[in-house]
Amino acid sequence: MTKRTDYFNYRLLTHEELALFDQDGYLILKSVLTTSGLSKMREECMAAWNKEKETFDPAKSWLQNSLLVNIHHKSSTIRNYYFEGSLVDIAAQIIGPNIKGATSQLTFKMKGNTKPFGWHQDNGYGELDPYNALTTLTALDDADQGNGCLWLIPGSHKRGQIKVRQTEEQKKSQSEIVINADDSLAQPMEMKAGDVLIFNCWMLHKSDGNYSTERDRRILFLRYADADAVEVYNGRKPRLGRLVKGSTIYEQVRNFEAKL
Ligand SMILES: O=C(O)CCC(=O)C(=O)O
Repeated sequence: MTKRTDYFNYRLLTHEELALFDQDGYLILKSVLTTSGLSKMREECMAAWNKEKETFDPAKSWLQNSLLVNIHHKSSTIRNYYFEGSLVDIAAQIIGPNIKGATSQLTFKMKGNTKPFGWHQDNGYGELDPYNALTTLTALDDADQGNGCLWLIPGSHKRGQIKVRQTEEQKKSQSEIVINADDSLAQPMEMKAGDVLIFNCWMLHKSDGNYSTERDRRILFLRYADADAVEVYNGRKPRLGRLVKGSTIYEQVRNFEAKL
């Protein structure tokens, strides 16, 4: 019988790491997945990916080419990681005692997917309040400048929520939000497979295309929020996401995916 610790390495952030996160807005956590956790996740993700996705087409949107949403519905290892893995307690250290999952998706930039993703804040897409949601990006491949790793601007979360004007039509078509930012301040987030990049919801980040002809750049994107977080853009309705720690004032959140 497989135990959670066969797949996931559990640890908490130290005081120093929490202080760094506060200052810079991000951290890279090494080897959060074990070797067998990584290989199991890759296997389940690729089964789901190959069932639904075609090869990169420059005429298609980011969503069509690169995202597979609600991957925790399709992979049991990812579901366990999202609901009970090491990132849950880390999210609680940063956000507070009550935590829900806010998003789960694959963001895969396969070799030859040369589409860049411009500067943005994750709280720019789907603004949540309170403003302390946590993005976690688990690398399923080594990621570096050769295959489209993420870039971010350390400390840029201190600018707070950057208002972006989008027409109703742009919002509906989920058009890309691109913020002006100083590229000279950007740092590449190079990671080994199994490492996790975590950052604040206001962190400015982007990625370039994957110009490698041999290496995919597969990332699992999981976002956590305060269990009572509401969607500012949606009449402040509670964001629906599985309660993974503590409690919530919203019955619909308490019940959401509770039996999944
Ligand atoms: O996967 C990428 O290259 C960019 C992903 C990203 O920035 C996001 O999903 O917010």
